[in-house]
Amino acid sequence: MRIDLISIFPEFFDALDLSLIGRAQQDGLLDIRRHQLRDYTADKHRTVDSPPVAGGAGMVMKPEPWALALDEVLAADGAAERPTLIVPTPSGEVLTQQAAQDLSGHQHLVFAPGRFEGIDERVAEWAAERFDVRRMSIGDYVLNGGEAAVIVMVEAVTRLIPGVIGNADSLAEESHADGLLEYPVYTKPAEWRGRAVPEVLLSGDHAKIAAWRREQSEARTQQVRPDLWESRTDLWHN
Ligand code: JBZ
Repeated sequence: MRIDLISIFPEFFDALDLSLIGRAQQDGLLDIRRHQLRDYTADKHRTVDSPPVAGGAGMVMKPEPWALALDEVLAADGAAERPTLIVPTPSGEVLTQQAAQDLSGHQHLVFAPGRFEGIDERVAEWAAERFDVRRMSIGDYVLNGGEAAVIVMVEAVTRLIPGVIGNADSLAEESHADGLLEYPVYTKPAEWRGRAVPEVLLSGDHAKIAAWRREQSEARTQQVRPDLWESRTDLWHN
């Protein structure tokens, strides 16, 4: 998968050179390219923002540098299919495991994280003629810009690419893969500071262990995430 990241803080994405995603890049599974948005300005101050037309708080990102950066990304696009442009914004569709799964099948993702009050709306309109544009959020809280959301999205998506995670079993078993939260896990020692590991886990009875874990997952989901639990029962009724 090819990924282009365009930002006024491309150093933000250095974290993607660590751990599994760093390894996937070294292995050639992932080609992540960072671009400094200010490199696509022409003025002495490398200006990327200006005040909102018709007033309002803060500043808006100017369209011209974004278009020049995206032109360059398109010119270097080697993929057969239309690239996908993801614009992180609190007013976008929320990233879910289903959305991550869908994006993980694409050849070329381009991320356009804004700062300030966001990017001039015409950029997404213009880009829609060349990209599949998706405005996406990682959740209902406030961030200072889209970069932190991009890190989350890239990690959620790329770990689903075959080969990025060594142990494929850990993909199938984890939270949200089947709409339930994970059961509690333990390791040695069997007793620690007066607390024992639940006896069933030491029984060697694999059916009983699986049933206990399922109960724990279901109880946790009902207690902590009634919304998730309800959408599961929706699945049974429809
Ligand atoms: C996001 C101006 O750019 C922003 C600002 C906040 C923000 C995003 C982009 S994406 N919050 C989220 O996913 O919650």
